[in-house]
Amino acid sequence: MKIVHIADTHLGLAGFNRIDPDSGMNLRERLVYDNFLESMKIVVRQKPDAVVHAGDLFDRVKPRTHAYIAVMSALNMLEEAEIPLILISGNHSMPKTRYTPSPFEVLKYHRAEVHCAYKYSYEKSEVGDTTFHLIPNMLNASQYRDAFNEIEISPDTCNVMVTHGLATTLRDYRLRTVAEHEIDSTMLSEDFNYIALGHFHGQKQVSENAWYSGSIEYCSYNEINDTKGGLVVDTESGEVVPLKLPNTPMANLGKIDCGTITPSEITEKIASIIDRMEDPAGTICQVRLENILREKMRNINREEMTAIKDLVLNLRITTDTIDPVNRGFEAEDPSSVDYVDEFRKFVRIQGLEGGLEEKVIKTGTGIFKTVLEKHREAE
Ligand SMILES: [Mn+2]
Repeated sequence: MKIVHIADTHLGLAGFNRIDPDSGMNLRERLVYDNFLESMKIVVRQKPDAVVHAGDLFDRVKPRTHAYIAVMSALNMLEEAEIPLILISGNHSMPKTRYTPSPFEVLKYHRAEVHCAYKYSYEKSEVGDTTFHLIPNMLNASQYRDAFNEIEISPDTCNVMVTHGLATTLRDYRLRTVAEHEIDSTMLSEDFNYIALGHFHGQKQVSENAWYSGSIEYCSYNEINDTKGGLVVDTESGEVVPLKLPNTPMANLGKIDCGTITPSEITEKIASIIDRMEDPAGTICQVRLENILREKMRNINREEMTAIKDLVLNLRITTDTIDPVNRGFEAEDPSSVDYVDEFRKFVRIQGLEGGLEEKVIKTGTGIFKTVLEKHREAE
């Protein structure tokens, strides 16, 4: 069977304080929907026997109305092309209480063929010549193992496992997000023809038969070096081919050595880099200012810098200064600060003993994320 594997679409993701003049919607949010639907057109054109979505369809438990509309439009396309959709819930779609219905409840009201696991338990679906073993996001790590133990390999069909979490082989990337669970290497069993993973946003093969498709979009600056897109998989031969999908580009504008140049030369340099870009207004950008003193940072003309920032979808400025209070530009634009990452760095330099560091980071980042999520919802 030919499948297209995608994941981590995070529909409803917004940010950057730019408004789409046509719809009045947050521009970033609009672009996420547009790119998702364009991607679905490309997926359908592949004529797969099934589309597999390995979790984090929505960016949050209570999706925005437009996020539902995007999903309904995608289901229209799949229904028309008679392509079944197989999906699981990820950690971003996990209701925290019993009273919050899952956003996936809505999907059953569409006529498209949808096989969706989101009830914290193992489910399997037979589609064509393939059995899909679905392990959605669980409430705790041990339940992953319990669900995995329930799997019975069907000898007469291809077997594909779909799950969402961080493979232990990628441990270095841990703590990037909320309610993260680890998938140990014994779960990446060779008994499956293919294992479709979600959660890690870069496209990556983690064992002979297991892949992260990666997200479609660059969801945070941490992902600036990631490969994005989908995967076309032949479950019989095991062949996996990357599928390029449209997204909002993220560009690294590089480093500027600010040691011997003036503040206005700094802004000129940034402006000239942006000037050479193809579509700056549609690009998320990052630039690094090196060897810059606090004093010089403060002397950068605010209006010039604002004008530069207006040229791009978003500009994140990082510096290499060791002065811990140097927060010049980031302080002006709180939305550009990665608070979770800052907190993590802060804890790491405290030199806490053994497991305490991980514990403090885990608890602290959890609280930060809840607060940021609430703040975003309030916005
Ligand atoms: Mn995700």
